[in-house]
This record gives sequence, C-alpha cells and structure tokens, in this order.
Amino acid sequence: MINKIKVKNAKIIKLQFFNDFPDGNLVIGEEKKSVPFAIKRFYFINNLFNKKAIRGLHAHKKLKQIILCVNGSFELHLDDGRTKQKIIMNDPYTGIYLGSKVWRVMKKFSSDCVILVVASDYYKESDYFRDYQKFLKSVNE
Ligand code: T46
Repeated sequence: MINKIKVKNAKIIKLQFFNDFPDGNLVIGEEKKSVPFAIKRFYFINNLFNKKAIRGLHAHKKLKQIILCVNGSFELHLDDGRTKQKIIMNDPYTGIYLGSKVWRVMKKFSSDCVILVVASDYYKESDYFRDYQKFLKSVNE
C-alpha cells in the first residue's frame, strides 16, 4: 500500500476495523466520518480473471469516490494532469479517496481481486472525462 499521496484531490482513507481472530475482521466506513461525503451509490468489481484487463481510463468532473480493494490486489494509477502516482492496492482497510479531475487507470488485477467503490452521486455519463486531452484541457483552464 502507500503512505503518501502526491496527486491533487486524492487522499488516503483509513478504515476502522475489529480483528475478531479467528472469527473474522469487521471493517467499518461511516458517512461524513471516514467517508467525507454523503453516499448515494456503491458498486463492486469482481471476476477479474483477464490478466490484461485495464479499467478506468477516465476522470470525473464532480463525483467523489472512495476506492477499496477488499480482496486481492491491483495497481491504481493516478494522474492529476501534472503529477502521476502508482498505488498498489492490497490493503482492505485502506481506501483511496478521489475527488474531481483525477485520471485513474486500474490494472494488474489478481484473479481474486474485489474492488468496492462508494460514490457521492448516481451514475451520470455526463460527469466523465473519457478523453485524456479533454481532461488535460479542463485541468489547465
Ligand atoms: C470509477 C472506477 C473506479 C453504470 O451503468 N452504472 C454505474 O454505476 C457504473 C460505475 C457504471 N455503469 C456502466 C457504464 C459502462 O457502460 O457500466 C459500464 C462499465 O463502466 P466503466 O467502464 O466506467 O467501468 P470502470 O471500471 O472503468 O470505472 C468504474 C466507474 O465507472 C468509475 O466511476 O472511478 O470504476
């Protein structure tokens, strides 16, 4: 995992958890506490069996999200238009908050990888920058 975020509009979110070994761990996120926005949506990504899968390749205009790797691992590549950073996501208790205008690419998923995302708004395709040049132009405006 990582201990410092260099890109803008991103930060590390540490979740509270209870280690009930050998009966499991209980992990908690709470709106406006560990999650710094009101939650309108969650989604998860699983069945990542294709070793060459690449997801993301976009930024959001306004959406705020927390990305968690609740099982397995993957690489999260962030880019705020000036600074780039690679984060190895392999700690289910540490999420990455992403605010507006952070280009993200997700790859190198382990086959047991499960990604959980909590989001501040409903799905709106109009909130996506899917074209990198348009994203860069918007960052530099
Ligand atoms: C993000 C990363 C981490 C919906 O209809 N509703 C939804 O809530 C979402 C998330 C997606 N979709 C549709 C849109 C596409 O036709 O599902 C399809 C796949 O979505 P996308 O290619 O955007 O998936 P990822 O994994 O590249 O990106 C997703 C989120 O879209 C994005 O906000 O930050 O996960």
